[in-house]
Amino acid sequence: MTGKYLQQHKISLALAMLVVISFVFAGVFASVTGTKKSQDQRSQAATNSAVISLQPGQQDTRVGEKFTLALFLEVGDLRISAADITIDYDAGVQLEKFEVTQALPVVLRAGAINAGQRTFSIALGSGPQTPVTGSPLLVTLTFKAVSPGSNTVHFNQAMTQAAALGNTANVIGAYRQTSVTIGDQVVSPKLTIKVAQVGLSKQDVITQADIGLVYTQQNAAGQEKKLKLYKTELTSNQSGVLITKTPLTLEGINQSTLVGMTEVYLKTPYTLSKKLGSIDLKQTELLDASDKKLVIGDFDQSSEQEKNVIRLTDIVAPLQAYTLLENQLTPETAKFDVDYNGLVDIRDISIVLSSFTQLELRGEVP
Ligand SMILES: [Ca+2]
Ligand SMILES: [Ca+2]
Repeated sequence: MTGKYLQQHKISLALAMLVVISFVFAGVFASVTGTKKSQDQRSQAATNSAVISLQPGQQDTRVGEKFTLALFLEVGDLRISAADITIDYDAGVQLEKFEVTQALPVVLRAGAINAGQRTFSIALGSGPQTPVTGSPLLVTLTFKAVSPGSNTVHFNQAMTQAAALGNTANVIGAYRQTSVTIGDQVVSPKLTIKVAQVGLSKQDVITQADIGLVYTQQNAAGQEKKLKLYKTELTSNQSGVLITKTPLTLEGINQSTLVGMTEVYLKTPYTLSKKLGSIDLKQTELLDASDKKLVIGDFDQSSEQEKNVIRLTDIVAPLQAYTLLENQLTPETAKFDVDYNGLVDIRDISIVLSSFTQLELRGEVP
């Protein structure tokens, strides 16, 4: 009696489990088997009205960069029970990882990247009592752009289907892909500068420098002339020639789309801005302007009008600091030590006056 009861109990438990399992899988299998039962229900709900999409539909990127696509299933009023998804992608992109949301929480087949076939596939189902409506985000996919050109990330339509309660057939009516345009990798050119400065012949003098570049960049609309400013540090060599401490990486400039020559301007704190020359940054990174001398003496920068110009007002302050034959440096007078010997003396004054060749001397600006 007890044994028979247990056996019956086992059978009903097994039946109950089977009901649950088949409910989960019903959607998936319905599209394949086309059960008779739902023949009647087919007319009650529209089929083929879901849209499965990858967003954004257009992605512009560059070699080496990553981008993320979102996989949405817009189902409207349909009650989605399962989705079986296969995505193919072109060789210019590489799928690196994916994240699955909880919108369809039952994993019917785990997500898998097949790098060789360039596919991704996954099958997801709803809980038995909670079919999904609306426009859920199912998966996010992170790709890396590996080679330039036009690519697509698209659904394999034969292998991408969704099942909805009350529908026997695949309910997806539209598949929306992403077009990926990949440009060349941006390589920033480097720049090494050598330049002399009036009065400077000592080694290991360090100074800040502002650099202005005028260059031409080719873009989709045509050629465009641009100006970019950089800051760097210069150190003098044994001849007193100032050199960029490390080659300056010209962030923001794309070497591959540069056209022609780039004009280089440089200014240190108390010199006038000077055009050092032009350089083809596609061919070389060295601009040797050690035959050019930065003119020092722009000590009065008290207003915009006084900046980058040397005139009488610039001479007054160093002359005032020159009270003794040799004057120890103070924070205020250190800038007047233009030969960097640790004193303000007659040599500094003569160096400054040697630049004072006309009443008003202006720096060269881009
Ligand atoms: Ca000035
Ligand atoms: Ca000095």
